[in-house]
Amino acid sequence: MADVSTSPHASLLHKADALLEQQLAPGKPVVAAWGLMNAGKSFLLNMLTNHIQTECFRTNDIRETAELKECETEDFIFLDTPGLDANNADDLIALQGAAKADIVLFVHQPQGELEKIEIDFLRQLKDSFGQYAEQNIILVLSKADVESAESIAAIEKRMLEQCRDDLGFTPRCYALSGSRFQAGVTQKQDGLIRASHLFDLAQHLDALNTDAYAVKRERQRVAIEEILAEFMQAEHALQEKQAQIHQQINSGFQPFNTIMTDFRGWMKNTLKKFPAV
Ligand SMILES: Nc1nc2c(ncn2[C@@H]2O[C@H](COP(=O)(O)OP(=O)(O)OP(=O)(O)O)[C@@H](O)[C@H]2O)c(=O)[nH]1
Ligand SMILES: [Mg+2]
Repeated sequence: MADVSTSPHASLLHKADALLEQQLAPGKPVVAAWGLMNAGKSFLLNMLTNHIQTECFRTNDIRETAELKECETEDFIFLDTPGLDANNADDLIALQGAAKADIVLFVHQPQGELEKIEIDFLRQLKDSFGQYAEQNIILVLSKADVESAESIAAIEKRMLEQCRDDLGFTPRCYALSGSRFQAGVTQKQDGLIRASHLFDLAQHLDALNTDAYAVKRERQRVAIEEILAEFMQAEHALQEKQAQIHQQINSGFQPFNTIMTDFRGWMKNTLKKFPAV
């Protein structure tokens, strides 16, 4: 995994900072696409924002998105993020994107089950969403047209097992094909549009009826709790270190204290021999 900082504390503070920066004001929910490079995030967002022929979010076969980019629709603000695990700078921007989101579409392309690095990123995300994790993190298995229906169903099943077993949550998962949707709309073929399952996801987003204010407040609460826990752990470690140093000082002075006690005893005895002093 590309390290997002030099220390875990700095990483936590950076993430919490991004979460605490969010304005707590009522507004349209922010839907971010998040996932590894080339997963199909930008293409998916183009389809969801009805950019069928002209791209709003640039797509490419090689690493493309390096900045956050928004597109506002009637009901949502869609947010594109750089692919995860490409480099530290991209990861930081992607983390800032995730911090702005009220709903995250975690996009995975069908080249097998979720990779370990994806599970690690999902874990961070899940923790930061608190009680909203299961509802507001949605898995998307993209490019469903590149594999047989059986393979797609098997990967989807496996992804959900991994979420349940490794992360202890059961999010919704949509296997989609942006390409089929694009072809269906362009060629006016309802069968292709239905087979793309893109509207299933769009309808689900609408049905969630997300209260963006409540989600942001929950995510800030979780971030504050994480910081407090981190501080308490650091304080505890410092107290232990202090006790250790006291102990070292005490045992270091032990020989000196013994000599001084002996010396005082000797002085006392010696002085007794000279009552006139
Ligand atoms: N066959 C097929 N290809 C797709 C689909 N969705 C995206 N692609 C292709 O996959 C490639 C990557 O898509 P992008 O949307 O740019 O991927 P990304 O996740 O935004 O990539 P980064 O911005 O680099 O992280 C492009 O060549 C897309 O045309 C799909 O549903 N089916
Ligand atoms: Mg992209």
